[in-house]
Amino acid sequence: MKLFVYHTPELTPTDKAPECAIAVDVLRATSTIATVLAAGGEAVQVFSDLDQLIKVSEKWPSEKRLRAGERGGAKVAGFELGNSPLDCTPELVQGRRLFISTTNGTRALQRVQDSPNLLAAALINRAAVVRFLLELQPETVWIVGSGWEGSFSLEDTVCAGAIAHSILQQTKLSPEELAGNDEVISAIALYSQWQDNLLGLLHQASHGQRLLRLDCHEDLKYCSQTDILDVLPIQHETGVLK
Ligand code: 3SL
Repeated sequence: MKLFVYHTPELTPTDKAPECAIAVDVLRATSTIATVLAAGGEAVQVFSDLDQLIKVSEKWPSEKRLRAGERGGAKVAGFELGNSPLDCTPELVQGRRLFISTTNGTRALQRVQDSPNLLAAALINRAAVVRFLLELQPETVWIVGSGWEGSFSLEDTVCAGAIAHSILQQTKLSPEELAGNDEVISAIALYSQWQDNLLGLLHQASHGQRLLRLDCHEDLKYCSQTDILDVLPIQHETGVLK
C-alpha cells in the first residue's frame, strides 16, 4: 500500500483516480457525515452547489430528507441544518437522507468521486477507515484534505497523520515504505506531536479559531475525539455516501 497525502483538493493529480480515496474535513463536513450515518441516517448526498441540492432534494419526500447548508461556517438561510455534527441526533436523522453542501468538504469529496473506493474520514471514525484499508489492501490511497478555500489546514493534516500512524502501528511497514509523498511523513510528525492534545491543535488551527468566533467550542471538542464512531461512509453512487 502506498499512501499519498494532498493538503487540498486542488493539489491532487487530475489525470488519474486512485484505487482508494479518502476525503477529510475534520472541521466539520466529514465529522458531520460520519455522525449522521452512525445515528441512523439513510444516506448522505453531497453537493457543491446549493441550487442543485435544492433541485435534487425536492424530489425526495419531505419527511425523509434533511437539508444542510454551510457557507463561511454559518448555516445557510432556509436550510434545516448548518454543518454541526452535534445537531445530527438519532431522533432527527434516523431513516432520513441528508442533502449537504459545505464550503470545502463537499468539494474534496467531489474531486475524487471517480475513485472506486471513496471514503469520508475524520478523527472520530479513523479506526473504521484504517480497518477498511487493512482489509482491502489497495495499492494506492490518496488522503485529500479539504483545507480552507484552497489553502492548507492543520486539522485535516493531523487526521491524515492519525490514519497513517495507525497503519504503521498495525503493519510491518516502515514510514518510507508507506509514504508515497513527503506530506505523509510530515502528517505523521504532526500527529505524533499532538496526539495527546488534539483539541489544543484544533484551537490553534485558523478554521478552529473561525468556529470559536462563531461559538462552536463544543463542535471542536467533539471533532477532536478519535475512534468514537464505528462507521465507514463509503460512496455507493456518485455523491451518495452510506
Ligand atoms: O468547509 C467546509 O466544508 C465546512 O466543513 C466548514 S465548517 O466547519 O462547517 O465551517
